[in-house]
Amino acid sequence: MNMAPKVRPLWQRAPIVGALSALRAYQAMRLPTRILPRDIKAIVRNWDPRMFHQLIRSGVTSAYIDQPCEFRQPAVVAPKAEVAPEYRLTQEQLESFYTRGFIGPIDVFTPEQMRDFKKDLLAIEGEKSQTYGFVTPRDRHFEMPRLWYYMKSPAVTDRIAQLLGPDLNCWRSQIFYKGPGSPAIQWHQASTFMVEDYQDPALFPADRNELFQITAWIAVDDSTHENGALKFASGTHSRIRTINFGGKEGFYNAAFELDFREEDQEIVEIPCRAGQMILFTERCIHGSAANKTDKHRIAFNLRAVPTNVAVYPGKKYYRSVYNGGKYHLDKWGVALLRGEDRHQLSRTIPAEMLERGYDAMPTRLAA
Ligand SMILES: O=C(O)CCC(=O)C(=O)O
Ligand SMILES: [Fe+2]
Repeated sequence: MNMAPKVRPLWQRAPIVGALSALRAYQAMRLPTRILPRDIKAIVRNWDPRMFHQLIRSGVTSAYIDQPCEFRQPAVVAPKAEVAPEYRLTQEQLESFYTRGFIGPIDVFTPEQMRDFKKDLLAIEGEKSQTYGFVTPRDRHFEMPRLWYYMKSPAVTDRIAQLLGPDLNCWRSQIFYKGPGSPAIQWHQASTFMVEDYQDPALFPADRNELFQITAWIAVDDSTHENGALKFASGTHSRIRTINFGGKEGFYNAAFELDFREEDQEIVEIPCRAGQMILFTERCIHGSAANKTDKHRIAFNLRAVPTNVAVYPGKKYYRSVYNGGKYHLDKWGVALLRGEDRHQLSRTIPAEMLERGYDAMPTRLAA
């Protein structure tokens, strides 16, 4: 089913409103979902009533960008893990993270390391992913031991652990090749990453209002105002917003406008030197401006969750309405970044395989 948030003509919208109202009634009556077709079953099981109401009320012109939730501030602001002294976040950094939704830049690698690593990243740019079988910047750590080596470096993971706890899985990475003149990545936010296909969340935390995901974004080139440094709308991790379909800007393949005004928030742009990291929750509204220079701007990220969050449980594939394509998950798995995974809730790729690279992977992993 095509769930892209696009502007549709009235003759399509009217029956969709009818169908959504029927599905919401089905959900409210708690009727059995087993018998429903796969796509419909996912919607009835996973959509929050607020997601139905927003679409119905707006006549299918507006939706929640992701599973709705509000951010619960911790009772005490303190590190959630013991870490090496050199990687300790200050009390001020911790407080700033909880009030603003991001911290950085933090030095993690040297510019020389990143300059050399860039050659590897450029070499695979445009090459088919061995995991998914098409060209995608996602999850190249399965086939690049050097990327995995940087991702699991304590300079990165010890910092994340202070926000999420000692036991961490990585469930996705992405390389951001922002070519000369390439457009802005518009304002966006995510909670459980249901935003991908509007059917199943990627992440299943016990409580969506808690902090359960962190993105670590690392500059491989210097990122500047001119080439599209990351920018954040401070404090907007407080809640997941709605989007209006259509609009001038595009988020990859989809066109929408997030229900938020730049004038109402403090906008913080964070230029980084190569090798610096920004830590943020994807719930905080963020984006990056167009690259106005004639050189590329490369960065990579990794997305971390505590091991008690299940990722894609029982899911065989997902479609991304933004990045196109069908991502089969048979070669995908979470990878332990730090600590121990006592919960074993997600399909896992053993670290030894990541260290050796893709050639060592079995073609199919046990769930
Ligand atoms: O690199 C960028 O411009 C965007 C990064 C981003 O949105 C992310 O890492 O979640
Ligand atoms: Fe993002």
